[in-house]
Amino acid sequence: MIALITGATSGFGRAGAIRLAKLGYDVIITGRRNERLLQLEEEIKTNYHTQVRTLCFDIRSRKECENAWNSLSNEWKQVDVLFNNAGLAACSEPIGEADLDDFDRMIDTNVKGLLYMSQQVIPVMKKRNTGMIINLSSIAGVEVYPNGNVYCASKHAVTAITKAMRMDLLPYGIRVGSISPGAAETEFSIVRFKGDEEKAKAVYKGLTPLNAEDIADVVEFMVTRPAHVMINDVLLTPARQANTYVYNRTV
Ligand code: NDP
Ligand code: 8X3
Repeated sequence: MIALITGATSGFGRAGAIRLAKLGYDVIITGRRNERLLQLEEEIKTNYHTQVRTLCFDIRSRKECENAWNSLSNEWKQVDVLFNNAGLAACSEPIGEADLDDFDRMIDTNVKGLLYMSQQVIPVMKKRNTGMIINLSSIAGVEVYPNGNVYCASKHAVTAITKAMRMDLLPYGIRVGSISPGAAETEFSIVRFKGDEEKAKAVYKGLTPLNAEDIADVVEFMVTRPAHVMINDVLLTPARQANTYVYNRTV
């Protein structure tokens, strides 16, 4: 069994890759930070003894996605699980005030990157009449929140793409689902606030946020369902989060 995980250098992708390896999958791990990919490769090989391929590239580039995929042997291309996880929020400003480059980064990564990778993997899954695709959406793909504008739009697109994939790939026995987490502490907020760790920490003040292991638990649940079950979506939040903007924080 082979799983391809995008954005495996941090957060959900890293935890998901480790969990899938623990379940016995050989894993293809991707991201832009090669040192981290190599570290993770070593960790997985040592602890779980499964095979690992690293692909270091920028998912926003269609050419880089194609080249990375084409660098794999035919054996490695027989992907059973595609975990479309790479993504980011690049800002948190009211619409009209944010930097358009940040909007581009989110749309290019969260939407176009996901499509570029899927486009490579789907033909192989179709040929084999099997496979599972898990798209990392968000609670922001279900409802919006102030200053979430384009990030929410990009995740609404992921939700729509997931539903569309599920229909289009149904004849081929390919199961498609999504995971829609609320607030989870990874590098997500540090990236969103451009390295401002204090601002990032404040996002989780007064609550116990989700963590990467919580999402790996969901990945494990999805891939271990029997063949007749397709998990459409799992929306999970910290216990103190009711929706995208209602929190019950301790003071
Ligand atoms: P992290 O910042 O910890 O991880 C993001 C991963 O995406 C990294 O491995 C990063 O790798 C990769 N990535 C980002 N941009 C690119 C790019 N251009 N090319 C290739 N890889 C890229 O965040 P999370 O683990 O929290 O986020 C994972 C997913 O979960 C994202 O889609 C995010 O939107 C979503 N999400 C996060 C939530 C949260 O609260 N944390 C909640 C709901 C959804 P590298 O930098 O090495 O390229
Ligand atoms: C990340 C969760 O609510 O901060 O997708 O946008 S949220």
